[in-house]
Amino acid sequence: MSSEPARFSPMANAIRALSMDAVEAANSGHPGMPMGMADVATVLWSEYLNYDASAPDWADRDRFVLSAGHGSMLLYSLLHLSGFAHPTLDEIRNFRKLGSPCAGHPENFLLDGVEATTGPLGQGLAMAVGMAIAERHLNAQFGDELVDHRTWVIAGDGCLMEGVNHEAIGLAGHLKLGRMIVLWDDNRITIDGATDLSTSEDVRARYAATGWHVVDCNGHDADDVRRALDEALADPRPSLVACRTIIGMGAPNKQGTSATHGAALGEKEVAAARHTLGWSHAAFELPEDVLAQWRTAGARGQAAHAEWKQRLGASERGAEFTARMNGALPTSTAWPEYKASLAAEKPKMATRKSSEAALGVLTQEFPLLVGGSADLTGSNNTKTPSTTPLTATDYSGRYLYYGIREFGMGAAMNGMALHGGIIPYGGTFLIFSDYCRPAIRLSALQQVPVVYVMTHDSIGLGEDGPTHQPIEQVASLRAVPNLLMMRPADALECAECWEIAISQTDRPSVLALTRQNLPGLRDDASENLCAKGAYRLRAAAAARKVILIATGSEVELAMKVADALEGQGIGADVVSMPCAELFEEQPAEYKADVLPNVPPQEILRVSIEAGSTYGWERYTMTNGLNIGLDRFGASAPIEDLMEHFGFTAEAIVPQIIERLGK
Ligand SMILES: Cc1ncc(C[n+]2csc(CCOP(=O)(O)OP(=O)(O)O)c2C)c(N)n1
Ligand SMILES: [Mg+2]
Repeated sequence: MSSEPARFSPMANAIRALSMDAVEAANSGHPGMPMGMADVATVLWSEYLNYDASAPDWADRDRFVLSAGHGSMLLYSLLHLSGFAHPTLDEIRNFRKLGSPCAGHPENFLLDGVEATTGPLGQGLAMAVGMAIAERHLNAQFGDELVDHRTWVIAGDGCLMEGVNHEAIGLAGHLKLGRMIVLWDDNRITIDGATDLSTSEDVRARYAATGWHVVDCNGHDADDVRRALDEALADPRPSLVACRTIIGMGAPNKQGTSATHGAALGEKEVAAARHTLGWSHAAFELPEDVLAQWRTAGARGQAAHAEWKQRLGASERGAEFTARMNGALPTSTAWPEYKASLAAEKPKMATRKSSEAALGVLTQEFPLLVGGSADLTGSNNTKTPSTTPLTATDYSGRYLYYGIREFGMGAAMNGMALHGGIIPYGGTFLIFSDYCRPAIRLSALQQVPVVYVMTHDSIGLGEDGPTHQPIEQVASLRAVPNLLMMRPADALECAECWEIAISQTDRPSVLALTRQNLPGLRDDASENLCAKGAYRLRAAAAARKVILIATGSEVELAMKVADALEGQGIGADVVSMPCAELFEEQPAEYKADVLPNVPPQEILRVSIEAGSTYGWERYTMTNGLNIGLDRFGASAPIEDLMEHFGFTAEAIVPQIIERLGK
């Protein structure tokens, strides 16, 4: 370090002490990062960040994301010290224990002031890009008087090294998100040791090359941090503030080493640190004068908040803004009319096309829908006439060209949803759900209603072949908790699934959509049957011996199979199951009506889905029949593939008859 600090600031020391004491009490956690970034965070939270600790949900507050989520004690310390109602000191004492909101990593649903769940490195910063997009978009729509805030991030070496960082900063640089500022904890240490074990990258040059402003500072010199932050504020580009720090700063024998990264310092080292820091207070004891300074910092934004509330009250768009931030959908007459027209006309079309038609109505009716695609707009059919491009020169647009950045798109959508005021949807091929899967998982964990539009949902996509043909994706996405994995069978089901997706308040949805055309199967739109997850689309005519359960494009096939079985006097129900998760939530009587609990000798259950059969035993039981594909696909026209892999009534019916023992 060029210059050592003259002395440790008591406000920063309060963070250091709380962090090392909490980790010590839990005998688990990460003291190094909070101790290293305590000085930077103190400057940020006491002089720059615009927030009101007494009103964590103030819509125009600055957003702060701790992307280096392992340093969760930094955030818990800041929230407590600045006067948020939670965490209390007791909750901090119980850091990492069952029931404490001070979880190992910050969870957005456990504490106000935790804007995003972080811990999977890189995603916090990438979500912050989405928050910064949301801020500019809502600013363009509602003006400076209602929306005018910044997005701040603290990120570590790991966040900058992860691949998603490239996608995220590329998007932010391109969109010129100048109100986003990343404070990089440039401590040159990760778990395995010094960063030069694994990287020689010129991070600054990479950021500069993607359109970012870069400035350095000594992260232990408050004046130098202020100089850098002022420079960042003044620059119109998004900023990377490289804060040179010492990990575990203040722990005399361990600081500067990876030993402080992720383990309790130990009783002796904590005592030595107290001595070094000049902090004579007992564990979890906060001196009144220091706490008072922090509480003043946490109240700094109260005046700005009060002025904002006045502007909101005086604005003729105040009520609209509040409704928007609450995610409220206005009532629509066009939407039920659209669904009724589908039932009447039963159009034959691909569900990616019917999704486009549904979006045409929805985006016109609901301004909070903001769409996009990871460079597959013409294939995902995600763009509508109402969604003009959101660009660096026009943030009021509602369509994002994410580029070939599936993970960056997913993370940005999470950020937009967390920010509020937007329901984001974004498209790619279903196969590339694998590329954004960590973001899908975080959508589900964070309980945000993001909509993933995933087209080309089976071998039915044809000629592009096995690299592009999803096999295990639907099954594996069904395994994600709190995620609606939906696969509609026709235009009406597609509309119903869209309705379900945008009505969610606390979970994301994946819409798996076909490339190929599908016939209309339903002629009654009066009830959203997809909301039940599964329903009897057609009842057996002859005595019921078989229940065919299918999803998406295979429902049409199931209808043909049922025709053939009925032709031989074998009664067959066809159950369409667009969303297994929703079916699981139905009352037991309903489930037992759709899938009666009788032995297979009486009623054979058969699943038909052009993908992995994994998991279908849940509905067909051990003696059922699972028609699917448990190998990779092939490159050929769809008709040839379906025949080759046995997705024809001719191939399926004999298997059923054999099982029936006829
Ligand atoms: C995606 C992901 N991979 C791996 C980890 C495990 N992990 C947690 S912290 C860390 C090292 C991070 O280094 P840095 O960001 O420099 O943090 P510091 O050691 O400086 O606190 C790793 C590998 C993780 N949390 N997320
Ligand atoms: Mg580091």
